Parts: sequence; C-alpha cells; structure tokens
Amino acid sequence: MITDKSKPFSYRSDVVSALAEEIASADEKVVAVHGGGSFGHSVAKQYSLSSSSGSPAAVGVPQTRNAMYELNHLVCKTMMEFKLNPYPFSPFDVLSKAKAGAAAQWLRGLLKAGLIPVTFGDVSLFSDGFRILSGDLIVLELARMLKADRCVFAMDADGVYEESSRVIIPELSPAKIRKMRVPAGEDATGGMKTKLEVAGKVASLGATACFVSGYRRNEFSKAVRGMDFYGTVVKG
Ligand code: IP8
Repeated sequence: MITDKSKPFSYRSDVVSALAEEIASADEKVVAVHGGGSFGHSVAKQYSLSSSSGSPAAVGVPQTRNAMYELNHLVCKTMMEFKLNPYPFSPFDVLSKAKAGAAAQWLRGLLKAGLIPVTFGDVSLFSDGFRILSGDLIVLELARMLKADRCVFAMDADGVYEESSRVIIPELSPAKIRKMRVPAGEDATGGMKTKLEVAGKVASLGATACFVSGYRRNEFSKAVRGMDFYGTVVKG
C-alpha cells in the first residue's frame, strides 16, 4: 500500500504523507513497522529468497536489504516532513537484545523522548540460511514486548472480507481466524495469511488488532486513536 506493487521501486509518498499526518495529530505513542512492498519483495523474488526456507548462499541478500533500507529512508523522510521524529532501526536491534525486557526498555526510552521507532521486514541469517522476516512477525514481537494496546494494520483493502461476498467482516476472534482458509498471496512472506495469524496472536495477548484501509486516512486515524472505524477488529 505504501508502494505500487505492480512497479518495482515505486514509492507512494502521497499515501505515506497522509498516514504520517494522521499519526502526527493522534497524540499516541506509536511504533511503526513497514513491509517490503515493491522494494524488498520484488528483489527477494528475483533472487528466490523466502520466509519459509533458508537460502544457504548470500546471493541477493545485499540487494534485498539495501532495497529495504532505501524504502525505510523514504518513509522516514516523509515522516519528518510532517514534523514527526522517526527513529529507524533494524528489527534485529531489538530481536537480538538478550532479554525482551531490555528491548522493551530501550523502545520505551525512545517513545518517552518523543521519537517514533520505525522498523521494517528484513532479511537475515537463520540456522538454515538466509530468510526473509516479515514485518508482520515483528509486529507480534513488538506487541508482546511492549504490551501494546492495539496494532493497526494499514492495507490496500477496507478490512478482512469473505472471498465469496467481498463483504467486510467487522469483528473476528482468534478462534474464527484459525478456521479461516486464507491464500498466502504473492509476497515472499505470506501476505494476508500471515497478517491474520499475527492478528489472532496479538488478540490472544489481550491487544486489539485493527485492519483498516491505508487509503482512508480518517478511518486509519480513528483506528490509531482506538475509536470505532470502518474495517475489521480482532479481539480475544
Ligand atoms: O512485507 C518483507 O516484509 P513484509 C521484507 O512485511 C522483505 O512481509 C525483505 C521483503
């Protein structure tokens, strides 16, 4: 949604600007996570890097990582235009901290200082080789470590809908999500399937997960502020 997936390396500054403006006026403590879009995913695809199995060779790893840093740089620049104070960090800065408590303290310190920690889906070395780590899984870790009240998934649909009717489902539970059959989609990291699994787990932690269109800034704003919005809410 923050990129045009049909064109490699096409950043949608207008979309990010609108969302940044809404975050700036929301007066909430926010940690932002963005995905790969037509930056990371197009490169990962080119080199057959995936989240489900490790690639023993590092071919395509620098290119994929560089694409993510490029996108992150653009996102942070846009945020700064709206007087937000982004603090970009690699997800591994947090995941590699020995104890979740230390990572949470570090993030809380950044938030207290008025910064918006911004991180992204990444590529890294796992026990079986190089894998893509989805931004959605990072959201889950962050929600757990910060005991987040809510996680807002801004996306290119109005919410979660039934494939047959295309009617938005206003509310879901972790149990309902477990019963749903969702295709993984085109992305290297499982697209909507991963998002829903993460939302179910987030809700089981006691937080609310919100699926809202990233193109509807007013609805996004309401979701960020914890108000009713047009989209899908997942509660435990
Ligand atoms: O779009 C993927 O993150 P996602 C990151 O959140 C890369 O799944 C490197 C493609």
